Amino acid sequence: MTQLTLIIGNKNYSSWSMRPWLAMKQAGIDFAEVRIPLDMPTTYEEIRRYSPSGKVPVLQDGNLTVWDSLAICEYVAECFAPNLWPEDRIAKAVARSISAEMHSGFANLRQNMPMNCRARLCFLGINLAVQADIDRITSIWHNCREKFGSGGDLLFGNFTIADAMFAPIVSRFVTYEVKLDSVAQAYVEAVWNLPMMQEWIMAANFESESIPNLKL
Ligand SMILES: N[C@@H](CCC(=O)N[C@@H](CS)C(=O)NCC(=O)O)C(=O)O
Repeated sequence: MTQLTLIIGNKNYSSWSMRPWLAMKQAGIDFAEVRIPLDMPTTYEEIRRYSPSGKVPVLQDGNLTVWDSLAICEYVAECFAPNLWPEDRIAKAVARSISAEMHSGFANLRQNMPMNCRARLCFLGINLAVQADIDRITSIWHNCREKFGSGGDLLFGNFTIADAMFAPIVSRFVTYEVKLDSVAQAYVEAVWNLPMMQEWIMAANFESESIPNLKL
């Protein structure tokens, strides 16, 4: 029986939940999943049963609770899957930097283009501040692909936590049909087509909840 339980929100909307879920699945880590639909009258009470922050995702490992997407990714990498970070010291430092930048930044894009995996909302949400976020993200992707990506199609070649952190951005770029240069577009396609990303999207397609104007 698995010792790990990951508590997540709706797959269609919960961008923070997608990150550790994808990292753990891509690493082949066995875990149970509890899904709590967001924006319902009982959501907060249900999440609080598991999470001291009142937010998902949260990971339970026996008696230990780990909350916050990046902390969960760090924990599972440390305990179960060190190859979720690049091995090389310099690549790892850059992977951690861009993961932290994603975790704490890009508020304009996140506010104006909320994740909605199954929707197609061509160009909705674009403004100058959002475009500035998109430009910074694509410049990160270019830099990583050029300097560290030669071993595969992802930011550091093989899948790492950095790809998990940017996966909800990939989903947003698909939903809002954001026009990208060929390098960024190829990266979007590489992440979108990951088997576990497709598993998440498929599950999002089958969810029944609809939450208009959810900004996460
Ligand atoms: N910094 C947190 C953010 C977590 C977060 O904002 N989660 C949203 C769902 S994606 C949430 O739980 N919202 C609670 C609610 O809407 O009631 C992380 O990285 O895990």
